Order: sequence, then structure tokens, then C-alpha cells
Amino acid sequence: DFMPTREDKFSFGLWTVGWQGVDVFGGEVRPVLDPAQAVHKLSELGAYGITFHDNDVFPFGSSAADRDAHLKPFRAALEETGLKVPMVTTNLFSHPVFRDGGFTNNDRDVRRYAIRKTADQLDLAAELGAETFVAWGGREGAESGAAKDVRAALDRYKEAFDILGAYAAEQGYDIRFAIEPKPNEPRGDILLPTIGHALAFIETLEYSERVGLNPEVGHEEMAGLNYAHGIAQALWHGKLFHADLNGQNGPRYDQDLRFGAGNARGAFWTVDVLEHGGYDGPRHFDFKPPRTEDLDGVWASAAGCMRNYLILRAKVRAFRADPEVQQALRDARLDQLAQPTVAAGETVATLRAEDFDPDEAGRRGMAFEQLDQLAIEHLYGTR
Ligand code: GLT
Ligand code: MN
Ligand code: MN
Ligand code: MN
Repeated sequence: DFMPTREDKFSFGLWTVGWQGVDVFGGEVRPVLDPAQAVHKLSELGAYGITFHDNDVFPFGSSAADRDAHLKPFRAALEETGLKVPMVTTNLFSHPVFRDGGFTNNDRDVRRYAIRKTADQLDLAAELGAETFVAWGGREGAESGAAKDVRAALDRYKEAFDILGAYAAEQGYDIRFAIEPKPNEPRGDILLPTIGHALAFIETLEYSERVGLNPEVGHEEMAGLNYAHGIAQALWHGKLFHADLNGQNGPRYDQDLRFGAGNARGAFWTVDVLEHGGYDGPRHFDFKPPRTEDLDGVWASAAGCMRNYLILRAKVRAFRADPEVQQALRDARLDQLAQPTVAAGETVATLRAEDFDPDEAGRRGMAFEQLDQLAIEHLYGTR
């Protein structure tokens, strides 16, 4: 039981299982993972897709010939396994040239280079049939005040998405962009730090219908926010294009734990929204197998992401199907919340204060605790 299949649409970043464990305090603890090997192993484990940055597969600055040489065994592995590439992204953060970011770098020539690099990777994304192009602007930001004129930087950020949107449209690519918010790390303060900031920004773009979100569990929780609420709002706006699933324990450094580790209650509600909120995209894991692990530990961690998702999916389905829960939902008046406050044909004039007794209404409890206890018992496994 809880064995993943391709229909579950689980995908992994090549940089996740391929992470060598380099952190601020120490160098790599694991050897380089061959991308083709990653494709084979993820396919065996039950994933349906793999995603990557340009420089996860070919080195920064590769010539066209080098690039093709590096892509060849990767493409062959995709062909042999039937693994898909549902999403592709660009690395605009590792090379020293991106020390102040890509699209919002104060240096104009660096910004031009960042757009060029992204357009090249868009061509590859389209060729591989990717539906989504993620834009994580981890280096777009600052550690200090005057160094970044936020309004000018946002003009440049918008300019980059407008130009890339026009390029994708001209080329006839179906691909959609998904912005990934993060509050901090590696920059002290990153631009577009949360789902809400990014949603407002997207509305200003020329090709806004092509641009949505790739929210990550840990990134919202680093900001003390509720991820399930965040993706529910993104869905409400029609902007949940992709989702980065992992685990985090509250506001601290970006932990990138395997999905289901960390805030387990948050993971339960996340799966509930993904399963019942109208999302049908990939369940993409963006985690970092801890530095303690060897390659066996890496695969155990990757398998754990999928298994935990399936366990939680069974639990949220059982929760929604439980007749006591359905009664508790009515007792908590969720059916009323789903009704318009003012009926068709009514106006403010029909809302007569005389018809309402606030003292009586003020004595009504909401019965939310009974409902939440049922959820917690489904999560803890006693129901
Ligand atoms: C990087 C980052 C992730 C992003 C990836 C996409 S790269 O590992 O920490 O959250 O999703 O660029
Ligand atoms: Mn993260
Ligand atoms: Mn990360
Ligand atoms: Mn991510």
C-alpha cells in the first residue's frame, strides 16, 4: 500500500536528489549524481516526472555542442523510462555574476544576460514538452537599505517577465511561468517574498494570464504563514500553476525537509487543498535530503516524500468521507459560508438591523473544536 504510480503525478527536482550537501559551514558530503541515473532511480521509485535548471544538466557557459553532449544521456534516460519533464527552470543564482540577482541586478548588462539565459532555457523547456517554467528569484533582493531601489527593481522585474512573455508568445510556446516566492535566504530580503506579494505583482504584467505561482511549503512557513491558506487563495485567483512540496519547522532557515516531515498538521491541510481544491498539476517535491545521508538515505528520503503524500491523501479522503465530519461541518456552518451574504435582488436597504438579535447571535458557539478534533484524530490515526 501507498506505492506511488505515475497517475499520482509525483515529480522531483534534479537538484534535490542531486544535492551534494554543501552548506554555509561545510563542503559536499555526497558524490555528483549522474542526471541519467537520477532519471532511472526516480522512475523505479514511482515518480512520473523530473525537473531541472539548465546548469543541473550542463555546466554554466557550455557551448551548444557541450550542452548537447550533456543532454544526450539525460534525453536517452527519459526516453527509456518514459519519465516526463513537466517543469524546467533557469539557474540565475549560483554563478558569481548573479551575486546581486538576475532580472533585478543593478548592473544592466547582467540583467540582459539573465534574460538571454532564460530565453535559451525556455527553448529547451518547450522542446521537452514542459508546461511550466519556474522563476525563483532567490538572489533578487538586498541585505541593506539604499542598495536596492525596490520600485525601480520591480520595474525591471516586470520588464523581464513582459519580454519573456512576448518571446514565448512569438515562438508559439504554450508554456506558463510560475513565480516562486521566498522571504529570505540567500538574500537578506528577497523581492516578491510571499504568495500575496507575487499575486499582486502578476496582475501588473503584460502577459499576466501566462504567469502564476509555484509556492513552496517551507518558504511560506519561514514567513510564519499558512501554506494551505496561501495555495487556496492562489487557486481562487486561478494562479496555482505548480507547487513545491517539502517540510519545515516554523520560522528558521529554509529546511527543505522531505514532504510530511516538519509541520505535519500543515501537510494534512495542504494535501486536503491540493486534492479537493481543483489542482491537477504535478505534486513536485523540492526537498534536500539531509547532509547526514549517503545515497541510500537520499532515495529513502525521496521515497518518503511520495509515501507521506499518499498516506496523507488517504487520511484527508477518509476525513472528508466520515459522516461525523460531515455533520460537524454543518454544525460549524460551512454550508452557510458557501451562500451569498445578500441574496439576488436584495440591496443594503433590505438588511434590517431590527430583524437581527446580536445578543442572541453573540451567544452561539461556532463548534469548530469538535470539527478540528475529528481532523486531528484522522491525522493521528485513531479514526
Ligand atoms: C533552489 C531553491 C528552490 C527553488 C529551485 C528553483 S532552486 O534550490 O531553494 O526553492 O524551487 O529554482
Ligand atoms: Mn526551500
Ligand atoms: Mn531550496
Ligand atoms: Mn522551491
